Amino acid sequence: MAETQHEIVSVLTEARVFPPPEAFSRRAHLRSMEDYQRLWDEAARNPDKYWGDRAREELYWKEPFQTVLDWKPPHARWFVEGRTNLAYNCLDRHLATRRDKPAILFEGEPGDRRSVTYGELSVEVNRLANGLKSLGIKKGDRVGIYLPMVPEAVVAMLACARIGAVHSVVFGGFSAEALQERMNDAGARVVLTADGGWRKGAVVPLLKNVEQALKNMPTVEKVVVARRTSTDAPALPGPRYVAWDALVKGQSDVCEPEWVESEHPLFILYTSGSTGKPKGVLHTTAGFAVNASLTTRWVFDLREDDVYWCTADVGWVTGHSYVVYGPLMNGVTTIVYEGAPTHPGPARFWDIIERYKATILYTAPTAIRAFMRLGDDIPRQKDLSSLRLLGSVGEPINPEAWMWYRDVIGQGRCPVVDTWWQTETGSIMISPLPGATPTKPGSATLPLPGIHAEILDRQGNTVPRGQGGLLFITRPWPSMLRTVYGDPERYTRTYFSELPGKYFTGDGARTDADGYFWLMGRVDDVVNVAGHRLGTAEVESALVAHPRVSEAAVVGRPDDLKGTALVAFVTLKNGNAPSAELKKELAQHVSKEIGAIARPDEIRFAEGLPKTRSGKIMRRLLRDVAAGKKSSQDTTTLEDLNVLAALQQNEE
Ligand code: 6R9
Repeated sequence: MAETQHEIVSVLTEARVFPPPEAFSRRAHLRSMEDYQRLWDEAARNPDKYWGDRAREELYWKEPFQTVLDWKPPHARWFVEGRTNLAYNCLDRHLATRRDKPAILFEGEPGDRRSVTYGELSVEVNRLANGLKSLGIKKGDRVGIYLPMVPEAVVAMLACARIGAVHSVVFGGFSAEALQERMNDAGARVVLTADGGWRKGAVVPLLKNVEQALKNMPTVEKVVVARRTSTDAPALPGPRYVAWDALVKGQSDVCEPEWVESEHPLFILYTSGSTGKPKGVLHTTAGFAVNASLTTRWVFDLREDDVYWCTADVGWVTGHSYVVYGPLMNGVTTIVYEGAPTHPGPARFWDIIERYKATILYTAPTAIRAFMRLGDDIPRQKDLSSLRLLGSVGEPINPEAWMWYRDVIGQGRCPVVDTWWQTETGSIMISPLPGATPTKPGSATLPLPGIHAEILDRQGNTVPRGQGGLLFITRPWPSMLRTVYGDPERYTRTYFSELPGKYFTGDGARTDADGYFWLMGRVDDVVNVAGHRLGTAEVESALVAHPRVSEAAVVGRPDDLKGTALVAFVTLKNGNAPSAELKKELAQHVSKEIGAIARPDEIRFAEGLPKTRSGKIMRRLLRDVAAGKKSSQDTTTLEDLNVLAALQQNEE
């Protein structure tokens, strides 16, 4: 079930416990396990009251809600009858007291810097919102966002929210094909992009990709192009393009917020599942906002003077909840950094922390492991004394990396919060509360108040503590996904058919004697490569789309740095011979179809793939082959044992 055998052994024997530092607890929002338990019990006893109170505290409501939850499994509606607007909650609400406070401290990869105050951000958002309206965008229309990590990405999301348009952000590292597929599925009317973005000293050709994708994006009427990498105004490739600057020029600073109903869609974010086609996870307005706002404050223990840095790209859900909506709803200052973590040198992250006196750092285990490999000296030469809290997200963090993060980056002073959640959950579900929860390296600890996480078997029985099982969320929560866009049946099938009425996460986990959760990785065909979620089936579809490929099976192999590396087993069509060039060509082909993040780390040519008699590829067996393990799998259903023997010999 879990990917890395040695990690499982190490977490099973992990006995270290770190109580919250006293000085931290004294000033925290939640200060003790009694605080936590009291809230948890309250929420369990009377969820309507608990969530109703939270919703009134977290948001400005134009019109109050009457019904906290309408739950007709698997469909939930939260805070029904209420009306609000998230741009208003992120901006206008703060203007009386925080107009001149930096909302965004931006640093571009080449080193350019920009501070954007709440007042300035509000003006930019309103102008773009009016600009979008001038293009005919109205409430409910879908707008694609394909931008680098620059302030414009935040402006774009909030401008959509302001007018009730539904944003769909596509990660700038995705290819033209991936963009096209997502925009067509969403039916986007406008795409907001830039001429390019900086990554590892080179330009990511965003506009070129859009140009290519636009040949087959019939619903897209206009492309708005921001300037980022060109020195002059970017050359517009045709009449469907409009310059961002020209669009906002002369627009009014005032744009009345569209007061949308609680369940109005806020965004669609595509994520990988176990089939070839990515799922458009749909989140709605109020429920998402309540959880994003609350968890940002509690889990990161936000204070007015914090300089908060979540390193995620807005192309992922972490960027949505913890770069944009959560921090801005809380009126905090957040760092936005455009580029690669080690460009131009290995100390870039630590330079940024030193320069802006960041107090909170939230990043991914894959980055932590990469820094760990570069050695302790690099961060030790920088002043990291401003840090007071460290967070981790995206994949299981092995205890070794957790300890390094705590000792070297946090200098033993900062609590570490390992936060478990998903695109579908919208916000953090299982995590320490840093002033209250004693932490254990490698454990996400306990579900937040109001979250009912349980480890069950496929029949719905509770799995005893200490044993691995499937992680379910057994009661609805405000920021849960509402559907898979355009495919409601897939929503029910993927998340609520394992056990009716209970949300299936796709993750395996176990609890220990204290009830702490230890996540063990995906149990489906989703893999986590360097913290990026990928469906092996997506990579397979890309491979078989190549004219020389007959069949492909892609599996994960444990990797010290990336967590999981991708290994592709490929059979070729008759008349094609395996070669090193072809391997390169196939890897290149996957980059083009999906993006560089999906590029296989290893491609192995095979005469045949191991299959069951019913014709199913035996992926578990391939996982063992990829990891160089003698298979413990039952091979009695294997069609042709010679195929397996050949694969094992074929290891280079
Ligand atoms: C937020 C995000 C979700 C999958 C999830 C799980 C893995 C995320 C984790 C973690 C162990 C953590 N995951 N956080 N595993 N410990 N703290 O990453 O969303 O991209 O949808 O990925 O990531 O496997 O199911 P998303």
